[in-house]
Amino acid sequence: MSEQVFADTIEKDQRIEPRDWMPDKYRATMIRQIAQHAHSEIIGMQPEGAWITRAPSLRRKAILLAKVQDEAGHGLYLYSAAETLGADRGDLTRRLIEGRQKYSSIFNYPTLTFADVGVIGWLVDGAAICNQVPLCRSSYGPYARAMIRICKEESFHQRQGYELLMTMMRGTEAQRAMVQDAVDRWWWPSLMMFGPPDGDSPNTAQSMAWKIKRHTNDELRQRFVDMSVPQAEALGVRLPDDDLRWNADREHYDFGAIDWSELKRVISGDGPMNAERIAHRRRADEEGAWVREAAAAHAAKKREAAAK
Ligand code: FAQ
Repeated sequence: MSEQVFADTIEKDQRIEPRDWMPDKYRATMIRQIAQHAHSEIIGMQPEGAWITRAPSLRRKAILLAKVQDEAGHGLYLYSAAETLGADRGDLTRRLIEGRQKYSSIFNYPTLTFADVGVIGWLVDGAAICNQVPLCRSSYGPYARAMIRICKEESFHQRQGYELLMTMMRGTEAQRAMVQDAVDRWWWPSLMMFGPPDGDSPNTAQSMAWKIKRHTNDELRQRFVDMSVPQAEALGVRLPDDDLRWNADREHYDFGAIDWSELKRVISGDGPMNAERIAHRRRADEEGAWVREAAAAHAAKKREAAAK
């Protein structure tokens, strides 16, 4: 009976809500995807956060602070969505720190210059939007609703990055070279954010059937390439791919082969910055332990007082 209600809800494109019956595997898949997404937002604060003290002007510093703060907000929002499925936030954080849960591969690359901040906004937030706008129609209600607000902020972030890069491109020869170098380093990892190719994606078929995902990894990757090429032209940078060209038959851009061994390596913990990212997160967790304890003690005291 409840299984039929679940199937009908998905069929009618309606939302599954926290108290509804759902298959165990649906719950587990949602917790996995939401937790990975939340971890990505929190770990994703680090690459740009490293530039807050070194931003070239007060205006850029204020913008960057606000953006990184938004990412913390997205993470907390998503952990709350995971909690509606019975997950525990402390437990999810432990799994992240112990390497038992994943976060996006993209945050395991270093930010070498301030142009990286702009390119993260343009390409990484651009890819995130491409992937997340369809998730506003994801079948799990709390996740879909969280995505609406998150996408609004991400599109603001993307424009922030693009505006930063346009400013640098109007600057000196050295600044233009800095932008090009950042694009060269971030382009391919951005394409990898969409996940393995469809033929190697174990979760896509079931997640599409449950309408958790609305498009496959390759469909979204293609959409991102098509969107980025004219933006690169307007900016005046070259995307580092000799095979990138318009295909009139397909009405899409063809692009070169992605090095999937690199994605596998980075996901399995062996990317350029994996160890630093996790060590930083672990340190923050340990240093924040007293705050959590104090907050819990305060809440307990209030509960006691209310019960008297
Ligand atoms: N990195 O079968 P599939 C952001 C894993 S937020 C690491 O295709 P699925 C905002 C995958 O989990 C960025 N792992 O999996 C921001 C699975 O692992 P498992 C995060 C990856 O779930 C901007 C295995 O490989 N966004 O950027 C990656 O159907 C700027 C097999 O893959 C989201 O999380 C990867 N790139 O599709 C913040 C969006 N790709 O557990 C700061 C929501 C795949 O089975 C600054 N998530 N894996 O062993 C999704 O849309 C999906 O989970 C995909 C993967 C598309 C990421």
